[in-house]
Amino acid sequence: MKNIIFMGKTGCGKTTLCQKLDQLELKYKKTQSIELYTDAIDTPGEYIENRGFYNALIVAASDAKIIGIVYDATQERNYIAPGFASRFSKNVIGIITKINLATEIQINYASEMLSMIGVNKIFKVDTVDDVGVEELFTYLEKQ
Ligand SMILES: Nc1nc2c(ncn2[C@@H]2O[C@H](COP(=O)(O)OP(=O)(O)O)[C@@H](O)[C@H]2O)c(=O)[nH]1
Ligand SMILES: [Mg+2]
Repeated sequence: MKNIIFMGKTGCGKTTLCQKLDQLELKYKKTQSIELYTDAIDTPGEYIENRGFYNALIVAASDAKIIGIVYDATQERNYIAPGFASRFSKNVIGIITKINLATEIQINYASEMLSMIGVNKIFKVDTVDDVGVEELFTYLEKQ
């Protein structure tokens, strides 16, 4: 059982969060399939961008304690269905990434979208600049 499974559109920062959790060097690598890290599960962005893959995500999520919906604050559109979080009978949290690249308005919009998706709690981070990451990781350790 892993602590968290990350889901979110391509480029939103899921793999970077996994690398950070495992204290690996941050380097870009395209995620082609579900990948296991020490305490996290990484998923390809295509899985949440296409509703036909939702079942694959639900199956993969059974191996994690928490679902982390990763939302890039700079992204133009939300691709995730309202109420998506209710498909999991688990704690679903939202993680807004790239906050140092985003405006206040963009960050607030991301929060609204995550609330519509139905997350329990929202974290705001910049993984590259190391902002808010410690608070998120401390929360994960306590679960
Ligand atoms: N500035 C900034 N860049 C980020 C952040 N998270 C990810 N990135 C960058 O966004 C790109 C895609 O990240 P990646 O983790 O591969 O996204 P994934 O497709 O969700 O796995 C990479 O170039 C990362 O360095 C963040 O919080 N801040
Ligand atoms: Mg990836």
